[in-house]
Order: sequence, then structure tokens, then C-alpha cells
Amino acid sequence: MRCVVANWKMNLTSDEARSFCESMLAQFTPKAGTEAGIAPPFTMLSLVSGLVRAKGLQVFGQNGHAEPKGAFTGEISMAQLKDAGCTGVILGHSERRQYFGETDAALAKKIQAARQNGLLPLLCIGETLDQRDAGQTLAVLGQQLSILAENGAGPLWVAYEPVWAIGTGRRAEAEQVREAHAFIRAELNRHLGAAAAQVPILYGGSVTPESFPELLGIPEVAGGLVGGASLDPKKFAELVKQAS
Ligand code: G2H
Repeated sequence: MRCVVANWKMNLTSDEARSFCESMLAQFTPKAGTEAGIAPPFTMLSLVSGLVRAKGLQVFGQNGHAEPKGAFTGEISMAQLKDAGCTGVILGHSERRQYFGETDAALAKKIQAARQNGLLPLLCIGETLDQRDAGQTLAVLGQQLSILAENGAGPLWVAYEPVWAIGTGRRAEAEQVREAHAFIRAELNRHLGAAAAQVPILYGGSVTPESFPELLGIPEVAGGLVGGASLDPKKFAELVKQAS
């Protein structure tokens, strides 16, 4: 299975989201074996899910809270994401970890809450440049994946996103991606056993239609989590076509 997910981050308005979806859907028909998804800001979840779910695309929240309800101003529950038409939720994006103090312990609870509400967790992991330069890349990835040991098997996608490659135009080298993905696969096998075979590993960080074909040729790269390039319907449609 190949997967391409557009992470719109804090971009676009409703009108722009509508024209994106209409333009993008006019450019490709999702094929069996390829999963395409969009992660819009919360305010556009219902709109986007109404436009793309019937065409077979997934819709992801960009974050969700582990608690089912309560006094958590500014947060959104997994049940509310589901209610707005989501099929999944991005968890642990480096921007959440870096700017909003998201911890591995919180993420373990969020994965559980997502699954309890029928949402597919898309867990993001990745090292900073300092960690890479200090030779800590695999140790960091191992630590971030260790929460899976307590969560058990269940629906899951993982995205490897080296923090230094996000939004910088500086994509990781093929060998760096190969090494990280092989390590992630081994860790998934260790934590999840046979169920690990069902978990695709996406690459994220400055993915473009120019770089995606090479990335897709790397063992264990099942697709991409795409930020900047996913704001252009033509580029996103091209990425989905490349994955098909
Ligand atoms: C990494 C990625 C999407 P970009 O954050 O998750 O963004 O493609 O802009 O580097």
C-alpha cells in the first residue's frame, strides 16, 4: 500500500479549501492500493470531508486531545474529530512537539484515544539537526517509538520526518532515509510482532513531485506526508499519481 497525506498546517480558508478539493479531484481518480488523505485545519474538517470522503480520500485531524471531554480550552477531542468526518489524526508532528510541548507520554494516551474512537493514528517521529549531528538519530527514533510497546497492536501509520528537513527545502539524502526507515521497521517488528507488517512508514520533509519518485524507490518508504507542496492541488494530484 502507498500513502500520500497533505498536511495543510495552519493554511487556507474555506473558499480556498473548496477550490483546492475541486481542482485536485478533477486531476486524478484514487486507485486501489493508494491511500490519499488531507489534514486540514479544524475549521475546515467538515467541509473537506464532505468533498473528498465520497471519492475515497481520508481526512485527518492535525492533532487531538486524549481526554474524551472537559475543560480543555482550545483543544478538540478524538470523538469531535470523528464527528467532523475524520478517518484519522496526525499525532506528534515535530511542530506540536517543539511549539506545544507534546511529550511521548501524552502521545501514548492520544494513540489509544484515537483508536478507541475509530481514528487511524498517524504518528510522526524524527530527529533535530543537533541530535543528528551528535549521532543520536536512531536513539531518538527508538525513544519516540517506544510508546508503541505499551499501546499494543492496532491501526497505525508512522511518518519519519527529520526536523531539519521540514519546510526547509532541504530533503534528507536517500541513504539517510533508507537507514532511518529500516531502523523504524525493525523497531515496529520488535514492538508489534506480526502486526507491524500492516504499518506503512511515510517520509516527510520538503517532499515535492521532483523528489518523490526517488523517495518511493527507497525500501520501506510507503509514501509521503507533505506540507508545502500539498497546498497546490496540481502538485498534490501529481504526488498521488506518482504513488499509484
Ligand atoms: C513536514 C512536512 C509535512 P514540508 O512537516 O508534515 O512539511 O513538506 O513543508 O516540509
